[in-house]
Amino acid sequence: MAIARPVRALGLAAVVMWCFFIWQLFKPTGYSLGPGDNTYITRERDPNLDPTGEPEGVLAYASDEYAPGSAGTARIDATLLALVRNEELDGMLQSMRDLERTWNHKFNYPWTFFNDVPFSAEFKEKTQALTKAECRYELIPKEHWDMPSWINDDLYKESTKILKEQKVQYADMTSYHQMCRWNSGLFYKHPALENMRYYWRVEPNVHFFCDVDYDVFRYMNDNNKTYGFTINLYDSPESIPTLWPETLKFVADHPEHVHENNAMDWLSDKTRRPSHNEKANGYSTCHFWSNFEIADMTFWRSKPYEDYFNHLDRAGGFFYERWGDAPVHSIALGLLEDKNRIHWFRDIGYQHIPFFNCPNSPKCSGCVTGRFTDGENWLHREDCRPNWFKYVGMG
Ligand SMILES: Nc1nc2c(ncn2[C@@H]2O[C@H](COP(=O)(O)OP(=O)(O)OP(=O)(O)O)[C@@H](O)[C@H]2O)c(=O)[nH]1
Ligand SMILES: [Mg+2]
Repeated sequence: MAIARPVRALGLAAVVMWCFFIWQLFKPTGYSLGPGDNTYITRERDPNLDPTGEPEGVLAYASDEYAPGSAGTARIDATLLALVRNEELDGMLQSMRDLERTWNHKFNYPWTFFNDVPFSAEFKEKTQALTKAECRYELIPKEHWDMPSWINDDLYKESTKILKEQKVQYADMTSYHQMCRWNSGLFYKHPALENMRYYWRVEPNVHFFCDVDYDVFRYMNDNNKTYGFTINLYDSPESIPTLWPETLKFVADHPEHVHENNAMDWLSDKTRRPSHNEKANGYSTCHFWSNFEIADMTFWRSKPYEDYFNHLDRAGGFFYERWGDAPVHSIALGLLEDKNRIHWFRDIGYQHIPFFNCPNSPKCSGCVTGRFTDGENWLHREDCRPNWFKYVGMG
């Protein structure tokens, strides 16, 4: 029986539409770019999809010597460290629960909490109740927190207005600038940390997903590591336009501080995201996302870093721009430290909204293996881990 031509055409159109619909559903996901954004996007395979175990090297496992209390302990001089507000108590409890469950109940490292105002009794009670380890509650001295005397108030107000127009987040929040400066160059000078060498920075409202069975601080010490990170991101170039030019001035003044095995090519890459490099005047903006960091304070206390921080502090960009501790720490590590002493903790499952580090391991639960973000698709372009792997590796 012959089918009328219009019916055939209609049938064909329906088949085409159906195929298009199916393709839309299952097409490979790309990253949608904003208008005019010439971001270089690749589809590298995420190494988090590969089976992940413990790092190579010397590892120390839990034992009776890690019981709470100071007698005969195997713990080294290290602390979990959180700068936090009283109002963020619930978020802090969330982070603590995760980290105690996955790691610290085996090792009982002390927690040190910092605040620019005194901690409330409720904060102290509820945090201490979540751990067998010692908790310390420390007030930041005014001279470490207050805006330094050389910052001109009118210029600060004028500058933050401009930053706000450029949509730089938190630009007009003075405490945010103070927090970034403190995290960059002051926290490790607090008397409470005098005898501490390593710290693991923890923010409220973060998540830890994987059981970690070795002492990460001993790992750092025994394997000669200075800094450990989980996530590498691009920064907002509008928040740091003169950070790189100031850094180059510092390098010109102090060439002796630059490490011979530095990660300059990682810091100055302009192939992957040229627009960021251009706006940040030569810096890729790639940085270790410092809400997670496990580090050796010997580096921050060293002369090269002290000179670098003082140079930046005098330049005023913590206030006239919105320099974050993440790019400041990252540039310093990339220039002044041996890049082989920086470690990717690929085995520590971690989330700070909206990004994850979620490895492929039976020790992890609660995150999706290899998922980088649960936010909008365009957030994938903020991922600059591939650059670290390209220039330095996955060690
Ligand atoms: N005590 C105290 N802690 C602060 C202050 N500002 C920020 N913090 C803490 O500093 C850390 C970083 O601040 P956040 O507001 O999380 O900054 P962020 O991670 O860049 O921003 P989000 O993406 O909104 O989380 C967190 O641990 C905060 O609790 C402050 O004024 N006082
Ligand atoms: Mg945060």
